[in-house]
Amino acid sequence: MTRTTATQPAPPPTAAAAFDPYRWRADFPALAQEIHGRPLVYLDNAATTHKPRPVIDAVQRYYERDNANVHRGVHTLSVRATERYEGARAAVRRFINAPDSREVVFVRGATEAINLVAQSYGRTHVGSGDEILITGMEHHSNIVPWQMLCEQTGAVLRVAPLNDDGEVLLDEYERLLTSRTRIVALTHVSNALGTVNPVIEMARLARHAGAAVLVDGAQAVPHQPVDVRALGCDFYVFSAHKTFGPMGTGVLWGRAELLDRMSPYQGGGEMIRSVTFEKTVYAEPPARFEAGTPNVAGAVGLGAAIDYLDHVGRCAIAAYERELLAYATERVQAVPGVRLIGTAREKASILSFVMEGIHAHDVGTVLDQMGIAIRSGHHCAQPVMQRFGVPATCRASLALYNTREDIDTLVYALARTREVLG
Ligand code: C6P
Repeated sequence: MTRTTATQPAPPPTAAAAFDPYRWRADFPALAQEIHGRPLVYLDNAATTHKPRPVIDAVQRYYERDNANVHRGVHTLSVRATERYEGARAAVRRFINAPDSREVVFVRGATEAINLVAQSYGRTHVGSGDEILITGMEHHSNIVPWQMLCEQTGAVLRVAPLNDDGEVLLDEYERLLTSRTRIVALTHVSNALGTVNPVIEMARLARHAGAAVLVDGAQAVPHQPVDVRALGCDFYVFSAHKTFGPMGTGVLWGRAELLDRMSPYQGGGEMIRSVTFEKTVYAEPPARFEAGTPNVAGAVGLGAAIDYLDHVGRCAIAAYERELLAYATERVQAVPGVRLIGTAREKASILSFVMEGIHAHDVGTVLDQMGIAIRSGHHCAQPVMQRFGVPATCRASLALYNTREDIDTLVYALARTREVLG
């Protein structure tokens, strides 16, 4: 322990030590409830996060005061709604350090963003015999849209394999990048393993091979600062609901040069400059990719979530969660019969494990009786389960409001589960 005297100032606390999760927890009304008579311990943040009061208030305020359709009316409410919607777009731009707000497309979520890129960019840039390269740790949302594109075009899907810790084998990845690779699609953080991919290096290699790079940031943006320019990717996607914002909203960021040359994904109102029965001229991005009435309240809520994260401090969140994950890893793996799935050197916020002789769903059910919410199953990443030879895992996933106390409760409950079911 470092001793200090009256004349010697104490060293500044580390970001993680200074972070007070109890202060922020109080902003999340849903956390202050009991489940089966026990205080809720919410450890399913990779599925969706809870919403802080400022986000709930922003959505409510929008509906109470500003609700109108955007970009359509000259009346005051429509102007206000449009300002709120475009303000949220500007907030997203800052959030991921994108060069221009025009590069930010609002969609329903990460899934829709990937489908948009596959069907728009993919259908024009990928042909028969071309290759799309993904990794062995992708969520189904970053597998199936590419399989569909392969079926439609005759392209071939390649998969970079994983080592036993759940890291991409970079030599294999590099070997699979060929002159036929048109698109590389990889997750920033794996939802099933917690692995943080070395995106900067992987994107550099991919672009060197002439491929466009899509990064699935669904599990990254809630936990760490993200800078799409530094990553060197072409597309970055995420969902608002995993980022303390509302469900039904997400973001596709794409480099302007690519978006400008892409065809629309869907047709309808708002995405056109002019329409006759003979010919339609499409609007510029991002409107070109936002056919129909958008989820304005969702975007407003996401904007409020971004402001909230900035207020808490994204670097501080990353440092705190890193320490909490290390604590959780040490404690959970000490429970008899527990085996971690995903032991990469670089991990974020996710702890997947199996308990010897007990099905993950049974663990999840017993924990729920004790007020603890984790996810049990394949986490929409069945190929990861196949790679590690398990049908399912238990997954505890952290957010800025989780505490060591939450982890202690989980560890106690896992030991009890073992006594009851083991
Ligand atoms: N993962 C989980 O419990 P949507 O459903 O579009 O908001 O997000 C899809 C998605 C894409 N990529 C990654 C890495 C994800 O983790 C998810 C969603 C949730 O792990 C629900 S399956």
